[in-house]
Amino acid sequence: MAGECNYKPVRSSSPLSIHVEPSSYELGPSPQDLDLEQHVGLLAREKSEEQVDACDEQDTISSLEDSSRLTQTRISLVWLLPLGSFIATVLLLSYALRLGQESRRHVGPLEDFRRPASEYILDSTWDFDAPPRIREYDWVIQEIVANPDGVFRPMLTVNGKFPGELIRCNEGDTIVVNVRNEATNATALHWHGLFQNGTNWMDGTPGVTQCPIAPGGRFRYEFKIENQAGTYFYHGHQAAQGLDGLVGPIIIHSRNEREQQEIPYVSDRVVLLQDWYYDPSSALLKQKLSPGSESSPIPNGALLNGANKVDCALHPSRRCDNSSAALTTFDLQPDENHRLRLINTGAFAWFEVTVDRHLDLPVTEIDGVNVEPASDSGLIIGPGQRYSMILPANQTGADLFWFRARMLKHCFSENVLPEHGFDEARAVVRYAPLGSAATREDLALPDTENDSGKATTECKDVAPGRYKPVPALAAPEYAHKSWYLRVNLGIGDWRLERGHLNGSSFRPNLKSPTLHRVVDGLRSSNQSFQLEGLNDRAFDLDTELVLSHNGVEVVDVILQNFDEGNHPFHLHGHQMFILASGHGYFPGYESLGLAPEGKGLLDPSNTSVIDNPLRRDVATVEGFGWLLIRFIADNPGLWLFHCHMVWHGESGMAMQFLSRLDMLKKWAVPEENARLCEASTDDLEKGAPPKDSFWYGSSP
Ligand SMILES: [Cu+2]
Repeated sequence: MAGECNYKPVRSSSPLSIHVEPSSYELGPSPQDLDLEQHVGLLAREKSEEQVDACDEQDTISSLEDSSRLTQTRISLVWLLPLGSFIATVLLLSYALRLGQESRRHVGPLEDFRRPASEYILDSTWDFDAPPRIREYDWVIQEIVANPDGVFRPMLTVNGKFPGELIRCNEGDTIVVNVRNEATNATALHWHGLFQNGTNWMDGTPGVTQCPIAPGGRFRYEFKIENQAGTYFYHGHQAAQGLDGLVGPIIIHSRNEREQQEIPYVSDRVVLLQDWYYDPSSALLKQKLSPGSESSPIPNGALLNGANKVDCALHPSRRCDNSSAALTTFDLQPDENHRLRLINTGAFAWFEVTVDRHLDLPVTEIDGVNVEPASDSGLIIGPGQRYSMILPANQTGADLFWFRARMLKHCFSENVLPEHGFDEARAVVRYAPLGSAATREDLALPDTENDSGKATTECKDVAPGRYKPVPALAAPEYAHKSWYLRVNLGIGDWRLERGHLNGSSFRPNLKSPTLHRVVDGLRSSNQSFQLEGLNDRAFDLDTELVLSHNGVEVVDVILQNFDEGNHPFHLHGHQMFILASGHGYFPGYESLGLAPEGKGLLDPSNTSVIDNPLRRDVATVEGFGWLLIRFIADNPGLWLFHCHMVWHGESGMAMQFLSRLDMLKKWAVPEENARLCEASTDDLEKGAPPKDSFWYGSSP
């Protein structure tokens, strides 16, 4: 993770306004819009585009016909035959071109929105040794109305499909994603867990590294995958829009992946788990942030690879049709091992994952870090976390089993889901001898019971010492800085509950991202941006807590949680060394064998805390507990550190680390990134959470 500066040309113009106008914000489709009218509305919009295309084609045809009639009068019959074939060719070409355009747009039956399950099974003919290449994707951010589990709701998608397209690459490849935002709200895409070393402005965090992509706007994300491999994902990062469907997997293969994975496997699959809400995120967020609200919205259900199937009779108040909904099936070759890459892309819920009768499910990768296989009969995965699990198809006496991803309801404010929701997303595990999977069509369901012995009620990470990364890597012995952050949800004026870190509640400035302000400030030698440590001169601590580091520094963070709930914290752009965690107050460095402030070891012969600790990018501080993490601040830029339970993150439980002041002095924000900020504040704030001032004057 050595810091590198990719010097970018200075942008020519487009000064950034730091002043922010009072904003309006767009809620997007409301729950009341879930009826057929909007559904038809969306189809009608597409239809009208088709009609326009059809008109264009007719115009082309008639102009060609006109010209051909004129031609007839001027030339002899001898030319008619070749001319006729020329016209036919032109017509055919234009038709083919139109077909091509159509196939890139979402038209046709709504069932088309379902991404085929086969796209998340990783093709085993992949070339791990291919030379580095550019992998380019064209994505249109599109609203659709669809029914993943049977219940219809407005959704936000990549190219009209759900879940999003798989990005698969080798380490060393360059990813290019051309985004066109056709949605009502602004957006930005975050590449969760990717280092973005040297390309901080591609991290996709609105108000931190970029202005959002306004409705109708475009942006080209381009970044190189270096020094990391494993299982990641992307999601929309404007407010809570990821939970409307804007999520998809990223799989990075290292050259020696097959050697690094100690348990060989014959198949490799992506399994997205997510809690699922029937109302749009903007409406839920408004509800969450309103005066007097002290709990987070509880999901209606859960999805596995975007699928589940509910009983429509239980949802009389919703438009529901489950005839095209189906559970995912994993066809597994018996007597072989299979890798499942679990990704919790959800907003709020933790999942417990088990497979009936399969009580030995070794974990082999966590958040992109390979670990020595650690056996258990199941695992717990929090929002933003990833685990690879080996499923051995080694049972006898049956060939159908339930794969269960159960949401931990105990961690919700109420232990029941609204509207008769079901807390499990299931898949069918089916043993299928090689070659038989394609021909097998029976729809039999398993009759197995959950015999995992698991009934977890706590949403917390397994003790970090349980997992040993391979190859081993020690954490640095000496921390240059140690920060103590108090985590809490506090109620302030107008009975508004907000997330706080040391009293600061993050409010992104969507018109003037922190990165732009810092780079511009450093270029103009504004002293307030040079400040190291807590920067309370360039930033208003009430809304932006920024901790700055100069040069490559080792940074400790002690999270002390004054809230009863557990909070999974995600650090952008880094892997964190998870040194220790516990209940109650942080017991002090000395009790861990470390010198005060993390400055070395008390006893040089006792290195147990820093010997090969688990590294990951989402780590949980438990309710009324503490967490000590260490990271190397060698990656230049502004990096968001926030609770990945989206309701907490969006209520302000977030802060930023500024790394490598020395390198940022040489930077300029690339022109295309700066250009995003030229959109109006109104447009940039479409879909953003309502500001607190929105409630002032409303009766609390
Ligand atoms: Cu949280």
